[in-house]
Amino acid sequence: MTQLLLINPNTTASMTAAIGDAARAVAAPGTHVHACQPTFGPASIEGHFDDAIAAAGVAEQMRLADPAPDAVVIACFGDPGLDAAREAIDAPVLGIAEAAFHAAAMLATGFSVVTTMTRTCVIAERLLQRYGFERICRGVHGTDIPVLALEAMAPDTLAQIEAACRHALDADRSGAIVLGCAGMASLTRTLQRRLGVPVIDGVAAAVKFAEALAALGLKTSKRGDYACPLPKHYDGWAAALGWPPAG
Ligand code: 5HY
Repeated sequence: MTQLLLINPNTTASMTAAIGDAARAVAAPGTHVHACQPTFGPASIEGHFDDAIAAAGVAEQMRLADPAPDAVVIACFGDPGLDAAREAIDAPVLGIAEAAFHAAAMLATGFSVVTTMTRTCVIAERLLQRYGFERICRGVHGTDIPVLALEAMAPDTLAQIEAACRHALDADRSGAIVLGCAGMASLTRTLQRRLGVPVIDGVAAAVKFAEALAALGLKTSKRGDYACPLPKHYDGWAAALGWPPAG
């Protein structure tokens, strides 16, 4: 049994449940998906401040993980706390943005990202540079659909996202679409059928890549910057997150 810890870094339980369902829909029979969310933080992540607090929420859930996971997926398109999570554990840790970029780059010579709030496009653009995909991603497009509006998924919301995808494919001359929010996972098949191009949901991509790394027995390197954090006392509300873990 592969224990896969799926962290939704925002605090909206219905979104955690939907993301968990999307993960289980593609997970192998031997994979147990444990979906969780932080006990504190933003109801949705739509900017730098949200992202910063969400990263601490990821660190909290890494610390609280029981049983110890064989792999971890951070299910927010900003990949908040990814490096910190890789320090905290030797199991593979995947961010849905990074996983989606890798998948798209294997399916088209150029892809476009369609995401929620336009103000978060810079977060995706910085991840593209950080991961080395800025030459393959031909554009990042905001729809200004709030993350939590995806929960309700009103009919015109899907139509708005489909229109943004069509515009991106034409304007960027790209051959694939990366969905820029974990809350868009449920739209993948419908959009792929309607657009006739690969539509990549990072949740599904990250789950399959995580299973593959775990099956290969590969773990996060503990040599250098991903070595466990140095022993350190934490103060205030973060006291429980100090190193090494108590007990
Ligand atoms: C996400 N926010 O996947 C990101 C999407 C975004 O709460 N879950 C969130 O807009 O960056």
